[in-house]
Amino acid sequence: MSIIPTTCNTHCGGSCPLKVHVENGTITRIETDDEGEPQFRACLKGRAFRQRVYAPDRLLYPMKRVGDRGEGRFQRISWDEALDTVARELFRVRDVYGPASIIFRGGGGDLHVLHQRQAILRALCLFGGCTTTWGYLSYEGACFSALATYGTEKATSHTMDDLLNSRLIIMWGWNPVVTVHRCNTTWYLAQAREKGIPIVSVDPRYTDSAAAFAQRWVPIRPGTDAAMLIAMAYVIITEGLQDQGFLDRYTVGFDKFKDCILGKEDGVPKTPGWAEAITGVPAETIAGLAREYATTKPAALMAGIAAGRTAYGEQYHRAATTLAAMTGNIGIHGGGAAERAFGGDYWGGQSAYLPLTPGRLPVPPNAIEKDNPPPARPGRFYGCSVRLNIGMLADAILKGREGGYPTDYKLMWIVNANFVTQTTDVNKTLEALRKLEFIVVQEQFMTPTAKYADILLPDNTFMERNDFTSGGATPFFGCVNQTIASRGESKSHFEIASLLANKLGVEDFSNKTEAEWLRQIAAGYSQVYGAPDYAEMKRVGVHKLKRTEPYVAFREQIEEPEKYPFPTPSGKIEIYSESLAKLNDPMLPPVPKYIETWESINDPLAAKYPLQLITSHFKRRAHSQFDNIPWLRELEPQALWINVRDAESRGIRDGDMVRVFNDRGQVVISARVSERIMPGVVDLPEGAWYDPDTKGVDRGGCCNVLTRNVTSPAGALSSNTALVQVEKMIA
Ligand SMILES: Nc1nc2c(c(=O)[nH]1)N[C@H]1C(S)=C(S)[C@@H](COP(=O)(O)OP(=O)(O)OC[C@H]3O[C@@H](n4cnc5c(=O)[nH]c(N)nc54)[C@H](O)[C@@H]3O)O[C@H]1N2
Ligand SMILES: Nc1nc2c(c(=O)[nH]1)N[C@H]1C(S)=C(S)[C@@H](COP(=O)(O)OP(=O)(O)OC[C@H]3O[C@@H](n4cnc5c(=O)[nH]c(N)nc54)[C@H](O)[C@@H]3O)O[C@H]1N2
Ligand SMILES: [Mo]
Repeated sequence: MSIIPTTCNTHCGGSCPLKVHVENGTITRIETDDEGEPQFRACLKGRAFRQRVYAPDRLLYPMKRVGDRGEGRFQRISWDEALDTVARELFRVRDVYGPASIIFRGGGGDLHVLHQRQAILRALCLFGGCTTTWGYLSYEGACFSALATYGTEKATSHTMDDLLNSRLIIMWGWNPVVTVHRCNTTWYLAQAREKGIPIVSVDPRYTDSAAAFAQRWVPIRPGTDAAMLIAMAYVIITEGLQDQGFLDRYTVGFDKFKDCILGKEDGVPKTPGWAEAITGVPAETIAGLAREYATTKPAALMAGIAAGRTAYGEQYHRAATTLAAMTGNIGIHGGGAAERAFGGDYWGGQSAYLPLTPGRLPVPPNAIEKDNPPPARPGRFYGCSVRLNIGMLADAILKGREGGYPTDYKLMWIVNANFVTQTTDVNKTLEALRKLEFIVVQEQFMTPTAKYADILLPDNTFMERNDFTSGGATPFFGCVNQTIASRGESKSHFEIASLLANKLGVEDFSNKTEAEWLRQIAAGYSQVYGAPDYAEMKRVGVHKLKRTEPYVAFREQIEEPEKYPFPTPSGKIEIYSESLAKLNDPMLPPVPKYIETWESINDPLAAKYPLQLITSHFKRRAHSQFDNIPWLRELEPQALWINVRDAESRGIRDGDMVRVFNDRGQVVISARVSERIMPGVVDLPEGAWYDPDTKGVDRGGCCNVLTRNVTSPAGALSSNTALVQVEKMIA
């Protein structure tokens, strides 16, 4: 028996250390870090990974589709036949329609450095290019806001150990007990609670994080957060509680914001009373929290990203950062920039505190983007197609050139993504998938998306390959050690991309073996960050970076503003953004504003569909991953959270089967009747696998059957903005 250290790599971003017991080439048990403080303990998902490796529905061989798309009937074929077919189709589509008609859709399935979606993207770029997408499904609203306000979206949060320096922590739509948000965040929250630091949760749900750590819960209507934050600003301004010295020195445009707040623009002062009617939060609560945040310094406004995944979610992020600036909490220990609560890029060696991994497999320029400069507005445009937002793929496939898209799309390569379950409006997505000429899916499981593939390529899991990762509430490098041989004929990203490059006649895919790449990356880590050499990294599994003190975002900009201006046009924190003003788009105003969402409770549609649906991330899954793992399924069933009052008026009791529906689709699922969600709001956690019955009604609990396929003006997924009705199923 041997115990092999490795690091978990799934799509929660925790990247937690694991100790894998292996006997005769089989994983028998998984433990986690139990030595040295702070311990980096993995959650239930990582510890259950054995069932994932040996899951009966693992894809072990390449397959071709023999039934209709979506039906799930496939036949085993050889790797040679699979890649020959794929190469033939890539040549055909590229030569007949041009490379832009090939869409590359890479998700965040795993968060490695070498074995990543980038491997295939590199091969496709060398083959002549392909359409990639711009925008993050997670936090494009936060990204837009950070770029507009601070001029950068990198490293905007502190290491979580800095929470212990705070005197007040506001968890705004933030539930790290479930979402992890870097391995070990909860350890610092636990210590903060023990220290007596007040913790407040602002969330439509009484979350596990609120239950474990918060003294107070402030329920708020989804999509209305900007109104509450702006009313808090009103209280701070009218009571003279702002840090005027900070505003004068480090920001531009506060006066314009102030005019707006006081109602000089539209005659409506943005008072707590004004916000109460919108948010459902009592005016006194809003005023109280405003005073507390303004007078308790330092305070950390931990702004989660879920409120940013609403119709005008970027305004929430802009308002939160403005509040952080008004209270002078930026760039100081215990404070925070109130940007996305879990900070910079956390995968593949790019954690907030670690710049790009040195020495990784590069992606060359994409030929189809040669003549497309990124638009002159904040957004995550680098390294991708500037014309197609990630949330609007189905729309682009269905409408093509006629709909104003740059081309007609014909072939799609899907890797590390469960496109069907994770994109808004499943029925529209399925229609788009039926329209394509050819679909390749690289997967580990027969997911709802895999069922639409023409050719299925089986990837191995991180237990079956060597790589690196990084992360942590306090930063670390993780070594991914292969624990067992690849199951069946599954292969790694790097192997698959290398084989494909061969078939495509791409010669310069790689001048190094896999082992040479890994050694080069390890050497980069040692050189730049003082990590041990590769042999030692493999032995220890995780290298905890020693820091003398917590990382503070924008510290240099605050301590030495002349030497380190903010990377904005003005060099300052832009409460008013001239670049946004130039856009002249009332939906992307130069100062943060509350804009009422579509499908709000005031929408006439609310007469038919009166409940606001949110789609939170689930404890026992990473998105759609692990949904098929029995140990995890035992923990908590997929269910619709509904308030007691809304349930009673519909005759629904806890555990009853209910029908959740709107004009876009229907889901039948059990109800979890609870006081832990506010009246008027229901939650169907995201990631459950779409499982339609013969009538096309989803029985899997896939929330995106109900969400609307339209992005916010900044390009954010609006997956927390949708109206639904719920009724009890009569058997
Ligand atoms: N276990 C687990 N962990 C994960 C993931 C996972 O799927 N499972 N996914 C990972 C990824 S890729 C990401 S991007 C992050 C996502 O992390 P988040 O976006 O933070 O996760 P959510 O659960 O969607 O939302 C957090 C909280 O916001 C609340 N909320 C929803 N809408 C609103 C609103 O309009 N206003 C306010 N104030 N609150 C609202 C929800 O009730 C929830 O409690 O998590 C990462 N971690
Ligand atoms: N309604 C709603 N929709 C949402 C969200 C929401 O909050 N609400 N959240 C959004 C967010 S924040 C995100 S980040 C996206 C996530 O969207 P996705 O990235 O599409 O989600 P995952 O479920 O992680 O899908 C990853 C797929 O990759 C596979 N996979 C895992 N490891 C590997 C590997 O090594 N190789 C290969 N080839 N495949 C692998 C898994 O089996 C899984 O099917 O979803 C978005 N969708
Ligand atoms: Mo995400």
